[in-house]
Amino acid sequence: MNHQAIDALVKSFLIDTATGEANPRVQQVVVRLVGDLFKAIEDLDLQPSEIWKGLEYLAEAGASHELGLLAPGIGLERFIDIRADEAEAKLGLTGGTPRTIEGPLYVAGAPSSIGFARLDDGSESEQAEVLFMQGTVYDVNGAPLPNATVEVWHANLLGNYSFFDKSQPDFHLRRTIVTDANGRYQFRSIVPMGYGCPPDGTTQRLLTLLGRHGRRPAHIHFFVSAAGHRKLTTQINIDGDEYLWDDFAFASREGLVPAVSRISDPAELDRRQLTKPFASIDFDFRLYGDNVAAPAAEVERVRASA
Ligand code: MBD
Ligand code: FE
Repeated sequence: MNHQAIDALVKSFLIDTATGEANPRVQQVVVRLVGDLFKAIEDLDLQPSEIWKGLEYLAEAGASHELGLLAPGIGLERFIDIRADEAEAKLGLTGGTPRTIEGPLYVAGAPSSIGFARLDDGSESEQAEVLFMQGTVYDVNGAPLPNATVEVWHANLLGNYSFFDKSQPDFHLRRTIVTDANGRYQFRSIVPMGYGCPPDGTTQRLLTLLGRHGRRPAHIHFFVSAAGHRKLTTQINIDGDEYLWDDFAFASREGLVPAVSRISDPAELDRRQLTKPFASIDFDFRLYGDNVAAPAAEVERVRASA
């Protein structure tokens, strides 16, 4: 069948002009996507067994809660970011901290404090490197933003995230820090390790068939928001990770790989009551002001909360 005939067929199947209750946007999107699917079936001569295999794959990915992992793995989440970047650039929004994907592992409701928080419970202190990370939240003109909200979350030494990994306490390695009167935030935590897709899961199964790995470099996630400003969703990477520029989720970006200093000065260790050297990262965030012409920076999606 040619593409034109497929379009006509899809419209005849999906659009019922006799009833009035339709949602035009849903009609438009579904007609387009089903039409594109039928054309792919035709062009690739997909066999019935292959078509059912695909539907069964999506069913299994959904049932095992891995669609949120498949989305970054196929680059869909990165593509959404590229489009958001283009929309902002078109409106002249430049100079802000680069965005990068949220990923599937945020949990709403983390404990909140002003200026400073400790994220780890000390359970991995033997093996872990202590990390202090600090900086200022600015607007794009360089004015500090007091009372901005910095939500931070990251993995433990096994690359696992609390809530999803029930062996960790509630909100372990997750906090909300409100910037102080100078727009500053600081936290103490541990340097995380990279994440790997569950080896027996649906996402890794597809990645393997594509000849790909499912590894992420070590990273720390942020939502940064302030009244009158566009919410920033981003991450920083830990420099030196072997997967830094080989992320299965395509989230590494120039500008999001801050230098990591190793501090061993006895006076600094004393001041922090530490007995071994620690890592320190300085990183400032720059937020764009609200812009009515730009696509919403607050993305609606189902998120865990605890
Ligand atoms: C992660 O930690 C993550 O950030 C993403 C995007 C996907 C899987 C695990
Ligand atoms: Fe992550």
